[in-house]
Amino acid sequence: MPAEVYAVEWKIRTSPTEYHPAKLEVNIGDKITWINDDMVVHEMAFSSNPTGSDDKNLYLFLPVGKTLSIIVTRHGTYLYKCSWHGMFGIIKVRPAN
Ligand SMILES: [Cu+2]
Repeated sequence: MPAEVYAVEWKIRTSPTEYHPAKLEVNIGDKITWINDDMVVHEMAFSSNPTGSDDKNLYLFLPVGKTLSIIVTRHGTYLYKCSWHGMFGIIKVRPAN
């Protein structure tokens, strides 16, 4: 009987200069939610795309007081940044097994 796997929601909060946590290792199907509870807008500008959408690069804009979520569907290592504030994040998506 196969082990049952449940998707997890991971939360990343922004500070004015950092993502917390900046590094996550997750599984395919997990949800990642960014929460902006600081004083400035942020972006998550990816150099690739861990979701099922067709965009070559995933781009997310996060206003003050808002949250944004994605579901990761592709194995790989994904770097993103907020170029306005010199912030960097990394999401590693483990391969399905
Ligand atoms: Cu920012």
